[in-house]
Amino acid sequence: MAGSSATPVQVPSGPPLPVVGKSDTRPTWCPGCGDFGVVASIEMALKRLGIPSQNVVIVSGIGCSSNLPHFLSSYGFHAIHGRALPVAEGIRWANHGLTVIGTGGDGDGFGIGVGHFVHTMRRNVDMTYVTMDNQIYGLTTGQASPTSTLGQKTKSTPAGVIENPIDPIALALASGATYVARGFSGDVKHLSELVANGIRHKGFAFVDVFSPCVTYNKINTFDFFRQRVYKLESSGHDPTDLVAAWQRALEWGEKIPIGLFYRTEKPTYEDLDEVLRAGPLVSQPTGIADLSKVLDEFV
Ligand SMILES: Cc1ncc(C[n+]2csc(CCOP(=O)(O)OP(=O)(O)O)c2C)c(N)n1
Ligand code: SF4
Repeated sequence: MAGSSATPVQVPSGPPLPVVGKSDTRPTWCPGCGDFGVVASIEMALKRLGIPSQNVVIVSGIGCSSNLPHFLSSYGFHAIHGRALPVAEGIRWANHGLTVIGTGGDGDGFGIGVGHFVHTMRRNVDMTYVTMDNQIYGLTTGQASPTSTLGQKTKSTPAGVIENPIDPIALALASGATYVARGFSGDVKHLSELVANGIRHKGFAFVDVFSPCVTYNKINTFDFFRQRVYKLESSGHDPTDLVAAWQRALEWGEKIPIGLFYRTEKPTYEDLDEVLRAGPLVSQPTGIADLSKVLDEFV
């Protein structure tokens, strides 16, 4: 999938450094939560790409899913609700030698954070964003989220949801994401391939994951998805065809596609920005002989 223009994964020379693995912190998720499959898939993807822990930063917002950075041995940043992407962008712009991965829930990314979601995609920042889409607010104990189904009864919608759900795949296609995929946490191997190819892709890679909340969403369960998902890769879908990607994005019902919907190549924000084009900011000279004098003016 990732072609010759894929981002070169930066691995320093010298003795091999440890690649990303589990951290000493054990996940606090409910037994059976879909997010276990997602953290396993990110770990598998990073191991497969051989990226050292010190070159990876995983950034999240707030939610059950947003606890993910704690559970891997990379650098992590647990930001505030809906703000994973601006923090991730800032890290990427300060040092675009790093592999930056945003993670979080559907509430975090498509509710309070939806503006950042759209703008990061239209900028084509070279990073990967993995959402654990359980179609509910898990951490706050089961309110409706922007992807909850019409009519779904939740704690906050006892008479059923009356707002149309957001379709993250269609929104990503409309916003200019250059790699748009959907996985299922019940198929970790397939998901880890989507994540690994997203990391290798040069540009903004979005992977929305059906990641069931086994405690608060009794509709969109593992069984619900197992009975419905089919793989785009085995159905003749051409991921370079934007119109075909739109058609697949609109499929929802007895058959729901997972896999790579769309991939294209476009200059990234880092390619186009004059300053970033000269290399990661951390390795550029500041042009200021004594930075402490400047800092003193502000502190
Ligand atoms: C500014 C702000 N508003 C609301 C909240 C409360 N809050 C915490 S997590 C959350 C939603 C969690 O849902 P989601 O992002 O889908 O993640 P999940 O817990 O389902 O993984 C909300 C509304 C907050 N922490 N900060
Ligand atoms: S409440 Fe739901 S999303 Fe949160 S840990 Fe439990 S199963 Fe997972």
